[in-house]
Amino acid sequence: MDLCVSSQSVAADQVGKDLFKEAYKFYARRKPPPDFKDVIDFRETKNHVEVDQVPYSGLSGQDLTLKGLIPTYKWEVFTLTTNPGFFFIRNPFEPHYQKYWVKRCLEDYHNKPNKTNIDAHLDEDRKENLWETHVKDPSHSNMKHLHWATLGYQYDWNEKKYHKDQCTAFPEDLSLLSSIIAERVGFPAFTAQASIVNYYHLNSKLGGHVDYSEFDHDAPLLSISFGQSAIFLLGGVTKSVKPVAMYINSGDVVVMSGAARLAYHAVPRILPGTLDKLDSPLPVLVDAAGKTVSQGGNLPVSLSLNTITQTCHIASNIDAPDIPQKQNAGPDQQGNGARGQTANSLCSNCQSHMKVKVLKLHKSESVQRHNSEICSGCYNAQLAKSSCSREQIYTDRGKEQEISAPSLQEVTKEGAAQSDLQNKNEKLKTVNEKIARDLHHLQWAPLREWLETGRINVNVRQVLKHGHDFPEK
Ligand SMILES: O=C(O)CCC(=O)C(=O)O
Repeated sequence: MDLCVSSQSVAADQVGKDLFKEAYKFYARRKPPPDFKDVIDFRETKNHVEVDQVPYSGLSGQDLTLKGLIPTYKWEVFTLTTNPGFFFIRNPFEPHYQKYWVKRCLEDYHNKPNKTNIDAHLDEDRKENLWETHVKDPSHSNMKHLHWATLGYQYDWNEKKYHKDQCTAFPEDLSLLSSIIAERVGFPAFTAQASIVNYYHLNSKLGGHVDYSEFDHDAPLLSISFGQSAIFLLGGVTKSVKPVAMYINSGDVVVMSGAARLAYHAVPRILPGTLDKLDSPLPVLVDAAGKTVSQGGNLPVSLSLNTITQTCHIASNIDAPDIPQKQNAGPDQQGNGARGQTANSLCSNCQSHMKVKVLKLHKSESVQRHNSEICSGCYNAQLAKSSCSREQIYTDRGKEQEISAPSLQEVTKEGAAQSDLQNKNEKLKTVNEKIARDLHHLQWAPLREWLETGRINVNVRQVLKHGHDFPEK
């Protein structure tokens, strides 16, 4: 059954031969089955002259660590000389941790208020309990009718566009995962704003199409896959370009950017019986002193999350908790500390005390390096209220600072970057704790059973250009 994405396709090039369709039909064919000899297997790259490996460049030096991800400098990242802008990242997940993402896709991401292809056929209650009902009775489950769910800005399949007022909160965990992936391939400013989660069944196919509805084609398209392997076709900007075929295995990530951002692509075939590595044992957790606290599936419930996060090497530069100051202590406006030291300030929103970093500008002069004009609590509250427009917060904050301190534009920028990093670290901590918790409680058997019959692809997009809103109508 074809997934409902043909509406995103642009018309085939009428002049040249449709080589994309030819390849699509070839790999989709059942009888006789196709010869897979030309399919690129990134696990065996020696055989493919067109494959290059991308070295780690440590772009921003931030190296944020999400629990269950191999450190980015160890990732195997490939490009194709035939398709600049295309990246293939070989499964960057630690053994076992794909299970967390599988759980999120099968249990959570399709839930209200996100939209799915089956909304019209299910009453509220059935939609709410889709996975629960499936686990109770897989033979009568609506999961087999689920083909897609949309997150963040909801893709409108009929109009082939996103709407400013149709947006659900983008999941924090997926947003962080996306940022880390995008940064590794040269897009540190990528912001995940929309996602289509594709649920494939063994006979599903995805026709040739181009994802052009986003306003920002400079931002990459990220595509993360779990479950059975698939054949992925990557072509050019018209269908007259013969596509390359490659295997995508569970955990693999594909990035389309630059010249490949608007390339035709398709999934003509799911390959049953290709699940591997997902059942590897749970990782050993050790406490800060290196003592083993858990092995296998039974984390002691009493294990403090603190212990778990220490184990996970979270790159955290979160300031120490705010210390109550003497009345009228006030912010240290002149700043008399050295670079890296902290001073006290007041949140312009809730007036609570907060710590700010001090940045030394010149030998004789130092000013407060404002992580933000507002404290992280207010910042997070603002962010939560407008999860669809992170940029707006930055813009507003930028404006405030422009008025109050026009001569410190650079500091403002650095402050925003620092604030962004601090904010990311806080979110990482929360998400890492959730990953540990969810894995602890995870019921793998039904998730694994579903995966035997399918594949999940999480397709993440940045919809808007940085600092831009939806265009006026
Ligand atoms: O399933 C895949 O690998 C690709 C999905 C895709 O191209 C899309 O959702 O637009």
